Amino acid sequence: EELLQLAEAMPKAELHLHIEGSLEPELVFQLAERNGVKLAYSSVDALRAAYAFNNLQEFLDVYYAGMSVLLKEQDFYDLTWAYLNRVHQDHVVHVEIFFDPQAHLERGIPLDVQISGIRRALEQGQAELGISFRLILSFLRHLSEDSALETLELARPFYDQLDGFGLDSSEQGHPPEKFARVFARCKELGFRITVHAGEEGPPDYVYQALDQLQVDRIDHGNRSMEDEVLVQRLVGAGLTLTVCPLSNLKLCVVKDMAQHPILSMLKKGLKATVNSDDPAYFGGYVNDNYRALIQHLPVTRDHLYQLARNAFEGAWISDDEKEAHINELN
Ligand code: ES4
Ligand code: ZN
Repeated sequence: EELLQLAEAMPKAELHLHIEGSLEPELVFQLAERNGVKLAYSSVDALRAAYAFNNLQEFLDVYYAGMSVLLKEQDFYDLTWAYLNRVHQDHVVHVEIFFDPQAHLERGIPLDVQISGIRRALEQGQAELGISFRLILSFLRHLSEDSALETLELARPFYDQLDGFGLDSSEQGHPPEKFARVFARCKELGFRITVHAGEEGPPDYVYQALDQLQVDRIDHGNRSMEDEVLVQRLVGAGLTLTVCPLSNLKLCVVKDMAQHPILSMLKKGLKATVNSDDPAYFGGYVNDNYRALIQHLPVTRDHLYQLARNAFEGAWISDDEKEAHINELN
């Protein structure tokens, strides 16, 4: 109870959040109505009832269907503004969010519409809610490397509005090495990169992310725990893992929350953090993720501070900003 209060009140950074995954069923219906989009579901409750998944792909099918209501700049703004107001309640003070431009380009939504709507909300969140931000363009790994390269080229006019690049969607069969040329180009351009690896994919995909892409962070990384040599490499490199407990539960990456490896990760010296991934689909925002951990694992005050500190340390902000946030924790 006391721990929960501490977790809720701590200033926090969220480093692993797909903005399209914060699309709540209520907003889906509101935007569908506004845009004249026909939905396959008759009500908010019917849509929410479809949020039961056995694996990553089952979730992704629903996730890509859900975003079909995002058409206009205002839709991307409304989506992002709703997320920021929601996490403001959770005392989130810094966010680094992904968006999936290829999923919208495929539907004919221009990149400038997407970026402009998302950034207008982010700037307003900075001004009115005091939430600082980074925006990460994430490539879809089930598409080709050429499609990712094309998207990187299309984004050229917006490079000053982007802070880094990511890699998400169906992991199995789409290893990091498939995108070696794209991420080499991102690095040449001076961007930081982070890729989903070891969520469903094997430890080898995490090695590839390190050796072939030179990633700055790993998203998820759970299956690194199967390989002690890999764990020691991640520890040695001080690499941040953006772990998503409720996501892992909903996508059956873990059997139950009591089996979640996050405390074992901390014990080994891994820089694990707590994130919500796709909060509208996985049953909660950052504080809900902390609550689930506290309820099911022997979490201590020190764990909570460590997790919150890891997020600020792993954030793509200056050392002075990190220090200021970390001082606020104590
Ligand atoms: C995602 Cl949980 C997860 N994994 C991979 N790709 C994604 N896109 C949105 N959520
Ligand atoms: Zn993710």
